[in-house]
Amino acid sequence: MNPKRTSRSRLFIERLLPLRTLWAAVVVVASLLSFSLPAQTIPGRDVTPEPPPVLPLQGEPAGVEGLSLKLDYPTLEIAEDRAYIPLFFTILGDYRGTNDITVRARFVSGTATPGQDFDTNQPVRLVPAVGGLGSMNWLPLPTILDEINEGTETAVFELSIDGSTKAPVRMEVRLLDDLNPGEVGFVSPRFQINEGSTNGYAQIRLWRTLNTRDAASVNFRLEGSASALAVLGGQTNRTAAFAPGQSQIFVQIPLVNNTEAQGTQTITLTLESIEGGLKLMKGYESTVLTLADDETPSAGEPLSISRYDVGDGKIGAMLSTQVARGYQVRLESSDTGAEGPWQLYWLFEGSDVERVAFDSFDSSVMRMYRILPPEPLDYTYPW
Ligand SMILES: [Ca+2]
Ligand SMILES: [Ca+2]
Ligand SMILES: [Ca+2]
Repeated sequence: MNPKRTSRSRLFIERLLPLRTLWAAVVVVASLLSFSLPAQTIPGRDVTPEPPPVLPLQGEPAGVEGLSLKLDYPTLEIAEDRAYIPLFFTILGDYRGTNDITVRARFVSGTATPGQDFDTNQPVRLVPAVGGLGSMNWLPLPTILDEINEGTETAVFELSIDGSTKAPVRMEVRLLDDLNPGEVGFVSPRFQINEGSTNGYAQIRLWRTLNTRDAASVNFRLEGSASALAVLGGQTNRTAAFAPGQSQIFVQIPLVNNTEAQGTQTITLTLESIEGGLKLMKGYESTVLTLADDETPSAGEPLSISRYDVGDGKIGAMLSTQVARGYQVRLESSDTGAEGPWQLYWLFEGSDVERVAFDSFDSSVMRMYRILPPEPLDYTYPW
């Protein structure tokens, strides 16, 4: 081990030790995520049990009769070519039984016809006694796909719990016929690409609803500075074409990779309305494409390293940095000193968010290295 190198890297690491709080943040997020899983055992409740309610009769305490339903979506629109009508619900109330809970759906009214528009042979959902209460569930009613355009039909369903004395709840469903043109929109409010991408094109994703059997197309205009538009070939109008059967498509726009440094530019893409055809999806009619420039390296945020004891003589390290959209930063490691050879350790892919990597290793043989300038992204995000 080279003592000079060790002391230098130690100094560097100690300077960045305050970043340990970031590591703590990662741990907190992770524990929050696991907490949000549908775990029904509430800590504390078991420790201080409340006395069971005094009942006049020797019945099962806290049985199914007191359970009620809450609708998570009292109204719902669903296309006929979806596999199911999902009737979402949550079971509320205290239950100490061990039997599964049966939730039942009943068609009450509407212009739709049971057995013709949807299947009600088994309109029940069994919810497990443990873990099933308090979290969202759904009862799937299979839809029946036909070749007739029935327009939009309505169906009101009543949901109830077998054995419960609480009032049932009612859900209103609108069944949209998939033989009608639906809506079209960009999948994301923003996309990104580096003009020097090895793919050679920017990729924009669109999707449509309802009639995906027939071909359809939509035009969109591109707005931005002349130099930004030139990177996309200079066109200000383009067409996105859906082939029969396609519900989503990737429009590829060839990139013109110039040699000037222009900095990061943006282009706004906006769908144009279609007479009698696809409708524009509200909120998804336009998107922003960020064009990063391979002649303009992003301002490098410093790479931060913090370390912590893992135990057994192992040291863990947490690395974090910020990478601009359209760029990526390689982290390399060498266990033979600064002379290398260097090997790829971690790839930060620019998406305007802080990326964090962590691992544990023997600190006497490994160190991190960041390569600048960043390299262009080969992908368009979101994928
Ligand atoms: Ca139909
Ligand atoms: Ca270039
Ligand atoms: Ca350029």
